[in-house]
Amino acid sequence: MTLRLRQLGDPILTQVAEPVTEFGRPALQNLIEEMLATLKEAQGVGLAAPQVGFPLQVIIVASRPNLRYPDAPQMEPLVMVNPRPLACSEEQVLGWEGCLSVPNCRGLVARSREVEVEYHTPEGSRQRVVWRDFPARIFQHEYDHLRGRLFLDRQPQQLLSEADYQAQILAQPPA
Ligand code: K3U
Ligand code: ZN
Repeated sequence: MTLRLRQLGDPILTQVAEPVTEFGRPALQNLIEEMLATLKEAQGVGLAAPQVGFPLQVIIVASRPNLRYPDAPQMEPLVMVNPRPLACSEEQVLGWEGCLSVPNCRGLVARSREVEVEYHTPEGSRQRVVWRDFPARIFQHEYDHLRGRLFLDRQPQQLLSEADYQAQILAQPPA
């Protein structure tokens, strides 16, 4: 089953999400399966539980190569429960972002180039990962959702409609 994507203006998108306290429970597994189905149907590269109506610290990062980021790694969707950034590089890079909760809008946003993150698996084991570039960008975008923030709050250097993004940005090869 897929879940309804909450859109800009829904108060859940401005709430701070609560940590998961019980791992390996059917309710958590069910939510994760429905988030994975929703992400697949929407053809996104990330999703956060508040976007589908659950103010819980659960995100999915699912990088894949695409027109804007052709060198992005192809990943199996990674489910991260209670993620916590341990380090964010001082080096920042500009990149284009979209959001399934902000239709018809793309923004050019500055983010740390590299992040180190601690998280739990749905079964509760603690893990660490270091990402650069596109997966790091997706992580920061999704983590913002857990803090009640959207990419629009990150003072994008440029904002475009989807049509203008496709005509002006995707039509050009990435620098
Ligand atoms: O921008 C999108 C995209 C899709 C496929 C390849 C490349 C980009 C779709 S929007 C998206 O996937 C968001 C998902 C959301 F809603 F959870 F935030 C994630 C994202 C996209 C681009 C940069 C950072 C995060
Ligand atoms: Zn988003």
